[in-house]
Amino acid sequence: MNASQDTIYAQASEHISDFQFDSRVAGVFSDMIRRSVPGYTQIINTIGDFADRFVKPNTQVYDLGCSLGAATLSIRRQIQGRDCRIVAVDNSESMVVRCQENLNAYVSDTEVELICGDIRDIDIENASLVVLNFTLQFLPPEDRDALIAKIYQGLNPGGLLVLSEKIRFDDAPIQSVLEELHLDFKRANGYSELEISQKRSALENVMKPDTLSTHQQRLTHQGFSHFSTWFQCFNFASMVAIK
Ligand code: GEK
Repeated sequence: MNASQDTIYAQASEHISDFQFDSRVAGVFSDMIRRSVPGYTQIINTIGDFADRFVKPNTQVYDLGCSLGAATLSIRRQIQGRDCRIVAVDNSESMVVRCQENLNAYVSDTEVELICGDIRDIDIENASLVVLNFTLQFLPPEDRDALIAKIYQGLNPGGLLVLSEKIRFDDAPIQSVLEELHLDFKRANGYSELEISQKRSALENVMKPDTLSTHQQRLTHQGFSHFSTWFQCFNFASMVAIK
């Protein structure tokens, strides 16, 4: 077994506490997210391609809930020489420490300001791109509108929001089959039934997915002029909205 392989829920535990982005999770996070989120690598690479098209010189880019910096690194590779600044934010200290190491491992002329803090407390200004890659789902539902409103205010006209999320479906048979296919994806990636069920219990109170139509309504209500889902695999989707 590889030291950075996710085995956090491999042993049976009597009490499953709520999921936290602590040092144990940060240590195995790359493996965990790739084996749990279908399309993750494609989404990360495509965020870089969106950055190439949308990031304007002398503007700012925000990676909100940056974890180990995968999206920031993908963006940074594409926007060399544009005099931009990337602001990467995460409220898990363990993630931020490892993220800084990952950022230091590559040379770049693009400044990255890495902030250990809550994305609800961050000012957003002069932004040409904002990324919420599987982060909004961890905010209490009642805080989501305000964050999207703040992002809309901080984006320049023509600026892009990339919003990736686990989604749920109001249609029960669709919810059921797409959830099953996602569980098959996890099984095929080596997670046991025990790991799957213990992780599910840990996430139950922490991660509350919205439907695609809730996301679309929230974004258009806050003022975004253009919206599309550009990626979906089972119950995971990535959306774009242009101001
Ligand atoms: C990636 N975007 O690899 N403020 C700041 N950070 C937060 C908050 C908050 N209120 N709530 C959660 N986080 C990454 C993956 S992971 C998604 C994002 C997942 C942080 C949390 O600490 C974690 O690092 C991240 O959001 C969510 O592209 O684990 O499914």
